[in-house]
Amino acid sequence: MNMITNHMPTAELQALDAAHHMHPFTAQGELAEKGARVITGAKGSWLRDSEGNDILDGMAGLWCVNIGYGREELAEVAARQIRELPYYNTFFQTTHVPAIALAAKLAELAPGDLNHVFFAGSGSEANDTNIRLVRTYWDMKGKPDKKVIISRHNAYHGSSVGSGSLGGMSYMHAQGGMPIPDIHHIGQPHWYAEGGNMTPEDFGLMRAQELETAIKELGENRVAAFIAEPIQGAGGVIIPPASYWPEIQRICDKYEILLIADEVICGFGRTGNWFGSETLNIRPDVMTIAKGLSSGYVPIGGSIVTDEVAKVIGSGEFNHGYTYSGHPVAAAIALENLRILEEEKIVDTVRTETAPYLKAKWESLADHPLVGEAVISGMMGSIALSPDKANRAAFASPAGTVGYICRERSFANNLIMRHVNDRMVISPPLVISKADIDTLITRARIALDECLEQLKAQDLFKAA
Ligand code: PXG
Repeated sequence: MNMITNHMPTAELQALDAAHHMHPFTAQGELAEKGARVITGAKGSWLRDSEGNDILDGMAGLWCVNIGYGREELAEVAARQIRELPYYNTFFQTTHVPAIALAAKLAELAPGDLNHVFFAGSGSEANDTNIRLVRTYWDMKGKPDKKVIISRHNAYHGSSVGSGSLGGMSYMHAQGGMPIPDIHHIGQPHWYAEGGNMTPEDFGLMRAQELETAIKELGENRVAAFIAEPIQGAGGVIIPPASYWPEIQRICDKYEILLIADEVICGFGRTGNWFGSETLNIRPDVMTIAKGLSSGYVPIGGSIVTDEVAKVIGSGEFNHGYTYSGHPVAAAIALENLRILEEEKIVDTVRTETAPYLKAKWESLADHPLVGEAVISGMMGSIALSPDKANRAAFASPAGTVGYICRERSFANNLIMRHVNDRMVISPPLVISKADIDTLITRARIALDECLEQLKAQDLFKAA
């Protein structure tokens, strides 16, 4: 076969892709007909495709390229580390400098006494670690019945069998024999879609109290942990009512329940603080990290645990680990990424300058006839599309029909926005400039206008 390069015609690349490459979360047959978009390069907040289009990346890849694309320093660190020590494992009483340095740095950055890191290759792997970690913790404390992990409907915690079971996506559970035993799901704090006539505060409280009800029903002696994203990401950027997290924290404190904050999206500056747990005032026992940890330049994830959890786990042997736990190249790149985030004060700039600037503009989209609400925290935002704003109504068409149309209009205008059912979401690189924020908003508004026009033409602008 000839060498495959960026210089080949798009159609040839698409044909080869369709012939051999299986895409995640994709109807392969449908994509083969249409042809995948081919990305050939990227710089800052911008992608370049094989047709020469410059596309504003409103999603930072998949919620991960926090420092933006094309940072030379990370390439240099990678090359240096590969020359010095491309691989060694951290099993069998062995360690190396990149893993030591990254763990120490994370202990410094993470709040409270979250001082110990177990490395994984991704968010899914880290949450699989967490399932075994919290259950082993209670075993070692002499409470082996504490096995159940409570999560939430419409949560996303990964796509492996374990992490996918923690997640609350029923369309995922429908394939491949999930969830695994002893995972229990309660309602999500999604006031806009599910709050009915309640106030957001009352609804938030009610959803949090479902945790207490579940603990009582399951039996306190059987519940090991509660896991949640501080702000749901893949579920549609659902920002919980202010009453929600304090009540969850109270319940976890009252009963002997470990709190796992899944910071895979919220971590590393996304909400304007280093961790979403700080923005929402949560005190987790375990934090899941990935994505922004390396700004997506290489795969790496992990679990950060408190002194107490580490002490208990350390009292015996934890029979768990991955070939790439603490991979030296990934760890060195992550460390350099954290250096850039810190020294360039990127998280501070998000909190004090660019996020407030984006917030004002994003929330102004709520005046659009198609927008039921526009919400944002730091650099993660969403808008609900609605045919009847006053009543927060859903569309008559199957969920996702309208969101997909809006996403297509956004792509056609060279802005990457994602849709979750009929919610549009953004999560741009943290380094996005004010000028690029202006472009994002302009293009989002054009996409909304064009979407509305199409809905009207196709008689889809109507409530269920
Ligand atoms: N936890 C959270 C909160 C996530 O958002 C994972 C765990 C799993 O991480 P890995 O690295 O195993 O993918 C995620 C991942 C989407 C989308 O469509 C979101 C994710 C992954 C893929 C797609 O929004 N989040």
